[in-house]
Amino acid sequence: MEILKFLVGEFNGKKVESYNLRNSKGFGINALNYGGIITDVLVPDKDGVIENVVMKYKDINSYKENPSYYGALIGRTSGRIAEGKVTINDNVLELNKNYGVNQGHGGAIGFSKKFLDVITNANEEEAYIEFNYLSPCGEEGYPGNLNLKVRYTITENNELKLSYKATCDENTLVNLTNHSYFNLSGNCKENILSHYLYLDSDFLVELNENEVPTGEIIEIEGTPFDFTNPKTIGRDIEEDDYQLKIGQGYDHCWILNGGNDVKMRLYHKESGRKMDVYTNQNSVVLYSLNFPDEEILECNKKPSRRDALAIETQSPPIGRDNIFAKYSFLKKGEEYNKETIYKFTTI
Ligand code: G6D
Repeated sequence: MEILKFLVGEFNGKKVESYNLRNSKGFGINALNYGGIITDVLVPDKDGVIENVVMKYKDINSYKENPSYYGALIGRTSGRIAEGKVTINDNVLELNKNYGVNQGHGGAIGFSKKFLDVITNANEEEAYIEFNYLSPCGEEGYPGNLNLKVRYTITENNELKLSYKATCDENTLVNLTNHSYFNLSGNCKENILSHYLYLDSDFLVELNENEVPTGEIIEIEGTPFDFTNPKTIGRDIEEDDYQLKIGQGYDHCWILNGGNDVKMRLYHKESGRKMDVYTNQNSVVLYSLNFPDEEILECNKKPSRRDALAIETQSPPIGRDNIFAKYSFLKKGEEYNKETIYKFTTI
């Protein structure tokens, strides 16, 4: 295993460094000390050709604002909190609003825009980068001093493990994820509509017209959101469905069925790349890049709708009226501990 560090830029006078982790087969990731951003996940296809399977900006400076949160660590919470209001211990928190009238993805300066302390380690079996950060009490309106420890690990079996741990000196809210957008064709050669998806989920979190969870859970058997039998992402994405119209595609949270089996499988027939996802999170947000930004990609084009699929394993976003706040609640002194594993093979 090998870890190399490169100076790749400077944001607000602070050095942006890229940590490049590789196993003996050339599989690996590149990740920044800024926002825990994963810029590259390098995976072989059926012919052994190694290409990047996540969306990547061409200019490192595009990651400073990172309007689509490419590859970013999201926190303290993920998704939308209606009006930024949530109640803890009978106190109504007024969190910073950065998504119109709501809070989204941890606020205006969430973890995706923080410089994180980094340690790395490598041995014959694995290599990891670990991000440590102390989120001070009151940051983006959240109570308590939160100690964050996030680790990205690669293995000799072409696995990428994302593990998240956090403790706080007060009752607070934590719901962390990574916002990488996957496209297994490699270097964004084509969009994701011909990718096949399997998802072990029978229920969807209903969204209102502002894409905020209402608290209702929808049975999805036989609907465009049912991926319990593998189908292409493009098969039903344009169907006449109220929830699809709200998201202008997939931009929703699926409740995952329990157990330790594979929760999700994404594969691309032409390249032969396959990605199995395992997680102890209870839900996953899938977002089919319905609102692309204007930043130039590594492949020298602007992103288009459906260019990639963001896979955000997490608890359900808190939504409105504290509807899912209990799933993000972290009791003082207890440990938040979640892990998601992406295992890459070929079909
Ligand atoms: C849009 O609604 C979507 C979110 O789900 C996504 O995380 C963000 O773009 C990057 O706001």
